[in-house]
Amino acid sequence: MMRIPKWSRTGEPDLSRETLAALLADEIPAIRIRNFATRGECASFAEAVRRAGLKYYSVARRIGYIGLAQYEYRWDRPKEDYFRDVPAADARKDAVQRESFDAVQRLIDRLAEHYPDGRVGIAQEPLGRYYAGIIRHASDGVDLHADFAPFNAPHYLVGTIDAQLGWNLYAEELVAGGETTVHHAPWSPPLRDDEIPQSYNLPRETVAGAETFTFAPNVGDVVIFNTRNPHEIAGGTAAPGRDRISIGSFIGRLPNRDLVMWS
Ligand SMILES: O=C(O)CCC(=O)C(=O)O
Ligand SMILES: [Fe+2]
Repeated sequence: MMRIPKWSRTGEPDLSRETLAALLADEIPAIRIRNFATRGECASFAEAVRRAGLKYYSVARRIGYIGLAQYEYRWDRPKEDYFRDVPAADARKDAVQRESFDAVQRLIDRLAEHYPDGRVGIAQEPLGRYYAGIIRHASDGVDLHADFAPFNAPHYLVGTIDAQLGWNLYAEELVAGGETTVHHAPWSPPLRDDEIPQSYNLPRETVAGAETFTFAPNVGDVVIFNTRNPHEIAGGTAAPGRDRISIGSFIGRLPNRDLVMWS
């Protein structure tokens, strides 16, 4: 019989040494850093994103983005292509952050204060530095998926991590909907040798019987959760000209205990 895991507590505790360790161990559903950014910082960030313009992923629901996602390269492209494309994506993100503030560096600094076990920084391997800090518009929602690099990116350094979290700062919110739901059913797909499994649009059986945690993406807050747990975003209603705008990345724990970030 499969064991159904249970979180040891519910709610949205603050970031601390103890809650960060518990989230890495998948013992709690989420951490919320309230007022990570001010209203003014979020408004200037959202405006800078609109001025910069977004690209759209080829999935059924429209997801706009600025930046680079490693999983776009997972099936049919060499690693060299990914690392070649990082500097241009960094430049687009840096242009937005220059007009508002540097959310990625602020997050690294906050994590480092609460992580005595190793260093905290953007992931890097001999081919180059990873991209960290994807900006998203997701008013239509995002389908059930899981993010865990040992399965998604086995040939990259980040494929050696033993725990994966994701953080997002919400810079603009919807008038209704847009909640994120995390299902406590750590993703363990059947692995056939050297095949990278489908991680998007997971079948509902993947999460059947699991406890769930749903949170609201409130402006100014960062929410961190364990992205090996399948998760989804509800679609919602945006005020005219507004969207569900976030910036975030993954956080993985390497075998040497360092925490590394990438998107
Ligand atoms: O925007 C969110 O609430 C979650 C986005 C997501 O899927 C992730 O960070 O892995
Ligand atoms: Fe995700």
